[in-house]
Amino acid sequence: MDADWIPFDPNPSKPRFRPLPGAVDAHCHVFGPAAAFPYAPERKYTPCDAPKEKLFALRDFLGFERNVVVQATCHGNDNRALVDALAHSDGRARGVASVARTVTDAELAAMHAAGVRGTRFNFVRRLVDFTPREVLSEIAARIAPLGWHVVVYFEAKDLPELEEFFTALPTTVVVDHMGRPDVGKPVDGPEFERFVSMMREHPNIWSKVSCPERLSLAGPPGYDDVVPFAKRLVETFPDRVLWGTDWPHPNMKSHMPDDGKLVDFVPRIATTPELQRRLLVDNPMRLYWKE
Ligand code: 0GY
Repeated sequence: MDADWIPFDPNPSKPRFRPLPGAVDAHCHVFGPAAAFPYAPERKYTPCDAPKEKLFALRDFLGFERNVVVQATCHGNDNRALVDALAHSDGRARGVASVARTVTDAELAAMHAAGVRGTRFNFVRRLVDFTPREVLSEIAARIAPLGWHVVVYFEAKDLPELEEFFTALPTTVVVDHMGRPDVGKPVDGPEFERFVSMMREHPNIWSKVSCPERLSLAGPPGYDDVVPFAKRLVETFPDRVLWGTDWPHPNMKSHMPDDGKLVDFVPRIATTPELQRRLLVDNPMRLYWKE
């Protein structure tokens, strides 16, 4: 597959909002470089190289102290780029890996030692081929004893079909990007209400209030139409929300966001210092750095 990426913004603006000391960017990726860490043959897109050095420089520039690096589908179940980034982070990065049912206990233990604390199940059809639920359940049962959680990525229209599976998982479950709501629909309409109800009824379910740039119909710079959705989750579930840049923004076709402007989204959805502290520090520390 040919490279189909547009590159991340090499010169983001300095955010006006200053993240608190200890703030965690809890959703970002490293890609390649392909010469050292080739992309997966089964990938659905080819990203730009986004090596760990660039991620760590961005972390410092934006005013964060830590990263949670999430395995993206373009690297498949080959977590070497992720583990290499963790190994070079001076303990300031933790990871979410993607594993197959054939993963060995020794491989899981090595990933844990490197700083992996979760595994990701991706249900977005444009990104992955279908994996049977029983395979995912088997993987969840393998990682649960390590204290890991499951990160799930899906689109809002698929929640009715997936909800039973999510709520039966034996771990904490972290939903990427609020379950990709259609922000053209009302924030108190049936679709988002279903997501909120799922979180209300299942205290083990968390959400990332990330990716306004992917969800917005209004577009940059403010991504105003995403604010009510993220703000509702932050205020309803202040102890179960996470935030991340999603750098380097794979598959963004409409525009490439300015990471500084994305950081300025935070005080609009977490409007008090207390909510900001939980979102950026307390919650990610509890989930990723408890030991
Ligand atoms: C994201 C979003 C996307 C890609 C992936 O694993 C991935 O390839 O998650 C997307 O295309 O929406 O969180 O990076």
